[in-house]
Parts: sequence; C-alpha cells; structure tokens
Amino acid sequence: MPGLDATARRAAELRAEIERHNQAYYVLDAPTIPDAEYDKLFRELQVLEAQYPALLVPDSPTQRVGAAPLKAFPPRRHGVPMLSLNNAFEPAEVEAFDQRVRDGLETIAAVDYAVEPKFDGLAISLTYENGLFTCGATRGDGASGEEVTPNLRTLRCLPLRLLGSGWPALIEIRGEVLIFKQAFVELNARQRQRADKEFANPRNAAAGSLRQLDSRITAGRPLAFFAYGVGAGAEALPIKTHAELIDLLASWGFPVAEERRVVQGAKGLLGYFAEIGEKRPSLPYDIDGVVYKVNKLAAQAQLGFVSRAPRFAIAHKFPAEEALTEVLGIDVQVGRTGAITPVARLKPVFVGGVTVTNATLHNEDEVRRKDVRIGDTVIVRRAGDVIPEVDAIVTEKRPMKPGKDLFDNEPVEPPFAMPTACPECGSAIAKGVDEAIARCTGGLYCPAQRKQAILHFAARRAMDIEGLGDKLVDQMVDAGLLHSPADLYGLTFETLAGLARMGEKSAQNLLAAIEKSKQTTLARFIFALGIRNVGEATARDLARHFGQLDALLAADAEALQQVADVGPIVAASLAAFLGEAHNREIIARLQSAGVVWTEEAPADNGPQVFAGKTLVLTGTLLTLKRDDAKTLIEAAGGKVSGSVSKKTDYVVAGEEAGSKLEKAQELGVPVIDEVELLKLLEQGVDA
Ligand code: 5U1
Repeated sequence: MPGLDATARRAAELRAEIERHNQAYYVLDAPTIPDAEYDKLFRELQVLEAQYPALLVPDSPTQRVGAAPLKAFPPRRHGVPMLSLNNAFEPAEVEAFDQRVRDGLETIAAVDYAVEPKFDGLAISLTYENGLFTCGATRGDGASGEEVTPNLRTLRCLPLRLLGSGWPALIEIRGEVLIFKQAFVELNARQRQRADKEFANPRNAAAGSLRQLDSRITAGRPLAFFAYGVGAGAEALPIKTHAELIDLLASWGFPVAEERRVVQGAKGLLGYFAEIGEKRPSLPYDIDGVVYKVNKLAAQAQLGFVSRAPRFAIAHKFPAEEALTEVLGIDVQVGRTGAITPVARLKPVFVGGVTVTNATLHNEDEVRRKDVRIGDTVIVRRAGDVIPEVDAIVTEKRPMKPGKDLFDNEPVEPPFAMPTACPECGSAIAKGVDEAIARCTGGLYCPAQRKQAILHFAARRAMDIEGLGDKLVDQMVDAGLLHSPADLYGLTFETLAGLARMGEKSAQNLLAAIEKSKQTTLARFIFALGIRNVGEATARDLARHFGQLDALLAADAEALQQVADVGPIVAASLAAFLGEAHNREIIARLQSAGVVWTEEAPADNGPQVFAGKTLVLTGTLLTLKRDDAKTLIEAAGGKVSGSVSKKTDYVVAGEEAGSKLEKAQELGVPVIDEVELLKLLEQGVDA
C-alpha cells in the first residue's frame, strides 16, 4: 500500500501527463497516445481523487467533466472592457482605415499589421490568477458578461494552469469559443439519433453549449477555443507587438490561429484577405472575415479608441451570402421608438447557415426603390449575424396578369403602400422632416411600443429585471396591467399569481427581481428610459457629465451639447423626450416608487474654458499622454478632433509634430504647446 506522499506524487504525475496529452490532442492536433490508454490514466486519477479527496485540486483534468447544475449565471465585470470591432466590407474602406491609422500615427510609411482570421464564434474572457484558471465569462455588453466558469473548465483545449512561466499575477485572456465544422456535423448527427433538436449552425451550437446551466452537458459538446488578445494584465507583459503577444499565448498553452501573419500597408491587408477568402472553404472552422490590428503595441496605444471600438483594429468581413426565394406578404413592424419597418414574409429559405422566413425591407423608400411586391422572387442576403435583407427582385420572374408581360406591363400585385395608420394602435403614421423612417405617433399608447419600451427598460443592460420576458410583457400589456415601465413597481403578488401560466414561485421571483432593480445607477436609469439615439455609451456620458438626474432634466439643448459625443441630433432627441409631460411623469413615478442610485459625482468640469472649442493634438507632449490631455480638454468643455480645419480653435503641438502643425500654420490656427495648454486649463482663462 503506497503512503500518502507517494499517492500525492502519483496524482501529480497523472495530472501532468493527462494535461500533456490534452495539449497534444486538443491544441497541437498531434495525439500522443491511443484513446484507451488516455482513458486508463484518467480513470486512475479519478479513483485516487475519490479515495483521497484532499488530493483534488482545481486544475485537475478530472474537473473538466462538469459539475452540479447552477441556478443562474452570476454577472461578471471584466477587468478591462471587451471591445467590439468596426467593420469594413469594401477595399476602399480598408484603405480608408489604413489612411486613418497613418494619419493618427503621423507617418507616410507603410504600417505593420498583425492579421488573423475572424472566428465565427462567441467572445469570452478567461481570468488566470497566479497561472491558475479562476474565472471565465461571456462578453455580455463588453463591460460585464455572464460567468460560465464551470462550463469553460470542461474545454480540454484550455489550460487550467498556464504552461511556462513569467505570467502576471492576474491576466485576462480574450478569445473566441467555437465548434469546428466536422465536430458540428457529428454533433447534429448525435442530436438526430437522440431525437433532440438539431442546431442551425456551429455558432448557434457553440452559444447554446456554453450557456448550459448544467456543465455536464457542456462537457459533452465539442467546444474549441482560439486566443487573440488580453485584457487586464496586458501592461505587465514583456512584449512590444501583437504578433509577440500571440506567440506568448501559444507558449502558455492556448490554441492560436495558424493562419496569423504580419503584413505591410493596405496592399498587404487586401492580399491577406484574398488569400484567406480562397482558403475559407478548406479551413476546419467557420470564419466571417479577417481582423487587422496595428502590430506595434505603442502605436495601438497612441491611436486609442472611439466609443467601444479600437482605432487600431478593424474586421474585414466577407460578403454576405445570398439565396432566392418568394415574397409571401409584406407586413409592417412597429419598433420601440415607433419606427415602422416593412418586413417581407418569405417562403423559408436556408441562407448563411440559418432558415430565413422574414427579411427587412428597411423603410418605405427602400421598398419603392426596389419595387418589392407580393409574389416576387427576391434575392435575400445575410451577413454573419446581421438581420437578413431583401437585396433585389428578379424582374423576369414577376407574376403578370394573363396576356401581359414585362413589356406590356401589368403585374398581378400593386406596388407596396405604407399604411397611414399604425396596425397596432390605429394612430397616425408620420414622417419627420428629412426622415426616411415613418413612425407611429402613438408613443406609449401604442401597445407595440409600450411592450418594447417595457422590455427595454427591464433589459439586463438597463434595469436588469430578470424573468420579465416578452411573452409575459405581452400578456400583462394585453391584460391592461402595464401602461408604462412605472407600472412594474405597482405589481402585486396577487395580480401576478393570477396570470395564466404563472406559478407562485415565478411570481415571487419576479417581484424580488423588480424590487432588486430599484437599486441602480444613473447611467442605467437614463439608458432604461429608452430615449431615441441615447444608447448605453451616451447614457454613461450623460450620467458622468450631469451627476444628478435633476441637472439633466434642467438642461437645455445647448447644455446637453456640452456632453462628450452629444451632438445636435442626440440633444434634440433628449429635449423632445424631456419636453413630453408624460415622460417626466413616468420618471417622477419611478422615483417615488423607490428607484434610486448613488449619485455620480458630477464631472468636476471646473471653469469650462474650452466650451464650444475644438482642439487638435499633434506630436508627443512633454508630460501628458494623449488620452489624458483629451480627458482634461473634454472636462473643460472642449472637443478633441483628429484633423485640422478652419474650424479648429487650437492646435496643441508636442515634439515631432508633423503635417497637422504645418496645416495649422497654413490656415492660421493658433498653435500652443503643453505648458500653454496646462496654463489655460489651470487659470480658467477665457480661452
Ligand atoms: N481574431 C480576432 N477576433 N477579434 C475580435 N481578433 C480580435 N480582436 C478583437 C475582437 C473583438 O478585439 C481586439 C482588437 C481588442
């Protein structure tokens, strides 16, 4: 009988050996032992751990088989937000991206780009503390996602402990979870055999598998992973380029794309796009484009971000997939803010990996321009997860009245006519001046708008009321229980429990979720109101700028435009919303129902010395980083622009200022240096 020390040593040996085989099989695609041998080692470890539970460690390969089911996924805030990428479809857009990069870096030389496939999966973030996998989460809204650690632990291609050494104490690894094409075919065959529902495409299968509350189900799904970046902990890495980063991630045991490369300039980018486009059918996984990133990390930092996307990277997407089908009808849908969208009801057709039964026709002008009519054969396009759209009609196939043809023109169906009254509430449909979009004028009186406004209010990124789904909202609005989001806070147990298909437990849970939502943040509250053109980022900017709701409610259009990124359109939407007495009444009712937030300290705007002024930063400043200079200027009411024009009020020039300085001198725009900038900011001189 071996002693405990010897048993512990054997367990450690087994763990190391099994993980080595996992790496070889799942990451390097080079199996080192037969399956039966692997199973034997695995079982031996399982037996040891069962006999001596003290030997069980979180990074044991036996922990990859799944654990007891969860009740829900806890939210997880990312240490560094997970960004999204701007898209390019045309070569000209890629050239424009390269030009913007060179302008931003003030260089005319060809820029080095790290290029890689754009995996068609789900972005996730993995946290490793002292080399040990401790947490994994979905992207969510970029700031926080859902924690799916037990599920991610089941992926044998993910190291539970990082290989090598030299990793920071805490690091977030970013990448994509996906299912390979062949594994997808096999998975669907298994689903078919068991009479379970088949998945529409590998992406849906990956998403469905990762969001299982029972990780034992996830463990049986063939999920793969590719790493492509890092979040928190990036600053501690001894590297200078993105290419070095990917090599480092590979050395820690992460799968990375073999097809990655470094290319020069726009020509190199377009060459890579063509090359991967040709390879696409033979790649073992689905991709929906390629990603280009400025290779030098210092240059990435210099370029920075716009809203939630980096300026230093872009996704170049493959063209949409297309299919032919027939228009069975044209309906109109009413959106949350009343927008009326004509939608073609289609004979079901398989395109871009899913069966499409509806396609957007965008707006009345588009339907007219394309002249889509019932009975037409149309080309339907679908790109990635974008809503399918009707691209064009096949004119020769249009049904004509008997004896008529395309030359002696008399189609069976008349042209589409936009209804004049909302199909949901009967209110007039009207178009704003210069607007292509027709809107139902019913506001919250319209049940379609009301339902969507309530759903938006309750959404995870807004007030986060769990359990309030669309069926329930439909039911409550139709029953006359909800006229506005404020009515949610008046719901009682008796009312909810009296609804069809609502159990007592669900009613209690919903009431608890509604109660919990009362503690929120000002940014979430503003976003939840569903004001046109006010998305999450703008809501955050408004909350930060005004600090208190009363200050926002009192702001006029001019004051609103002092907020970073709020222009005349957003300001007009806000003013229109706040100008409606019933919207203010809903806000007041929400507050008296107990909705509260910790007031944000209003941005200490100091004297607004740069109010209404536009500044351009160029060259390397003496002490300030560019982002910090931008923050200071914006806090003082100014805007920072990337290019010099006659409208520029100041150019702040540092060392090695290039073409922007020349342009300023040419146009007679005042040029100041960092010392003068700081003096203006400090003294609050009326700049
Ligand atoms: N391959 C790849 N996909 N992807 C997605 N790289 C990559 N990088 C991303 C995203 C959102 O973001 C970084 C540029 C921050």
